Amino acid sequence: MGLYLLDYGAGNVQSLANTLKKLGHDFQWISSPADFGKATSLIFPGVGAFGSAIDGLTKRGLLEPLRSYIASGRPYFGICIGLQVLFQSSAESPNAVGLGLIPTTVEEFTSSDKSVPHMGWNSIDFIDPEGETHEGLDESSCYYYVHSYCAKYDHTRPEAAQWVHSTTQYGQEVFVATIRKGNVFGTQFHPEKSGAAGLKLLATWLSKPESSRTSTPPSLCVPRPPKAKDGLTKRIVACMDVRSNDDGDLVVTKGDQYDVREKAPSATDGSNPMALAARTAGAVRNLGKPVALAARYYAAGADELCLMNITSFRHSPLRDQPMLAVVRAAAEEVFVPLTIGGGIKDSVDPDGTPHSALEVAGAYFRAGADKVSIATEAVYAVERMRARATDGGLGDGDGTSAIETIAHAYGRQAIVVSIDPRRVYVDQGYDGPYKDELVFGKPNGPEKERGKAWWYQCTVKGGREDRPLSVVQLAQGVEKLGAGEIILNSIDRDGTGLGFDTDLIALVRKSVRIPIVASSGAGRKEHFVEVFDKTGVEAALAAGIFHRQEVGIDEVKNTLSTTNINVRLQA
Ligand code: 1PR
Repeated sequence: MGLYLLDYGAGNVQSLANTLKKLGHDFQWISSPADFGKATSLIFPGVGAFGSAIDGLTKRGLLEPLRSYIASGRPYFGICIGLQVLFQSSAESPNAVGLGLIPTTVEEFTSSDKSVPHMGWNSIDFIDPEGETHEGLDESSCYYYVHSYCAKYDHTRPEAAQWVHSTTQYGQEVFVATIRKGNVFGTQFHPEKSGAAGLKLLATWLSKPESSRTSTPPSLCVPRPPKAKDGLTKRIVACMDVRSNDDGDLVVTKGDQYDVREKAPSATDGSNPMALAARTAGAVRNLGKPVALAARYYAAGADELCLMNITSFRHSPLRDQPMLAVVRAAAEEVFVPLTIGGGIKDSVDPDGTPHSALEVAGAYFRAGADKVSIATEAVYAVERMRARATDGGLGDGDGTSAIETIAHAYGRQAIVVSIDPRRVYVDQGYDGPYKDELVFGKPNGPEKERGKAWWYQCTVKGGREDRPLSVVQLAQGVEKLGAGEIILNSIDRDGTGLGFDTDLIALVRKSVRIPIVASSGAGRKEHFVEVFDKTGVEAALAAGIFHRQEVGIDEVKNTLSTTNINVRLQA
């Protein structure tokens, strides 16, 4: 008897388990149809695709028992796909039949006016703001969404609209954020990734006696025309590059243009003993312990965190138990999305055992990652795809690349591609293969750029090797293969504090529709204002200035807020 969680087999549901542990609730997993009989409360934290969820439930013999559980009147809480399966069908998987409790369909967002997936923190609007309790939800809070499909809100269809408890707006589309009727509650957003606001919702729902979670009345059916602007906030991401130091401990490090080793003492260190002691020439720079830093950034209001295993191209992450332990421990401390990258590729152990990229990603997801990030292998996949094209264009995937296999199993939203480009300077009259992507130096720009043009070349293995591929070719290629987001680094700007490379970021922003996280070069809070104003990206990432505590995440957000850039502020 008690609280059960339903996992249809996608596997990246560890976040909810961590959240419930944090809130002090015991639970069990539904592992067979018989378990439904023992559940007195059920949460379905669905991730991935609609069709995979229905297929996974059907194959495990869980679909009909789920239907019967809900019909029995016991409390049900569906998250994301766990909400969408209650509808009749989804454009995502036209052949899959949903539970049909809510008599309408799930549709794809239009990408004509915005990036898709809808990824990030957005607000909610109650259908009846004056209504009784709202399960601990709050119109002044933001919640974390990540999805490409949604149920549009239509008040003229009361049989579906009476389920809707709150809506959200993305671009000009108004869709269902939460549903509530009888024993059923559901959220399109992820409460387990929505920081304190999400924890409050889960705690409130779970703390109510089960009888009071089973009798909520139908909603009003009121019109909800779109407002001039949606509530999606710009995200601030803190990134930790992790590797072993020379003593074998995993540390957060930080490079200058990807060089993470200390330089010899410089003239500016003078006789300062601290500065001199810190500079053991050649040692891996140590900026702290990954789990402690992750906890600090969560508390400081980071919207997302990244842990990049920066030397994992040398060994398979599956053999890297300390790194997996770090991911597990970090995931227990942070309740915002966690991206883990490094070493996601097909590999063979020294004893000849093969491992697929999907297995590596699976290990990261089971450890608590919400998204995985691929760099080197993404470049190779796009090169292979282009080599197959007969028209010199992008080409097509063959279903075997890491991006495709992981997106198929875990959903596009779970795959990030991290790009490590470097500028290649050429004369302004350059007429080579990348001429359509050239950026021209401004007359008042830095001296080395004047009279020059440049294109952005992709690299692999953390910038150690250049490849014959431009950043635009890579970005468009990974979008086609199924990546849900891009982290756009810049080797030229990394660790320099000179500001983001807005030329690079604007170029990629206009080349793809998926969300982009601008990265590398943040040195002052004003740089974040500049990157959002000049490029329209969805998120900005920094490492060094946060690690060295030169600028706080709250300071960045306050500055953005005073310049009318919408951000999630801590309560
Ligand atoms: O190739 O799939 O195994 O992934 C390896 C990952 O590790 C890639 O995402 C790659 O960017 C990263 N990586 C590899 N080597 C390094 C290095 O620094 N030597 N880190 C490295 C790249 C870039 C950002 C950094 C921003 C912001 N670091 O992660 O956080 O540039 O820094 P800043 O705000 O201090 O300027 P694979």
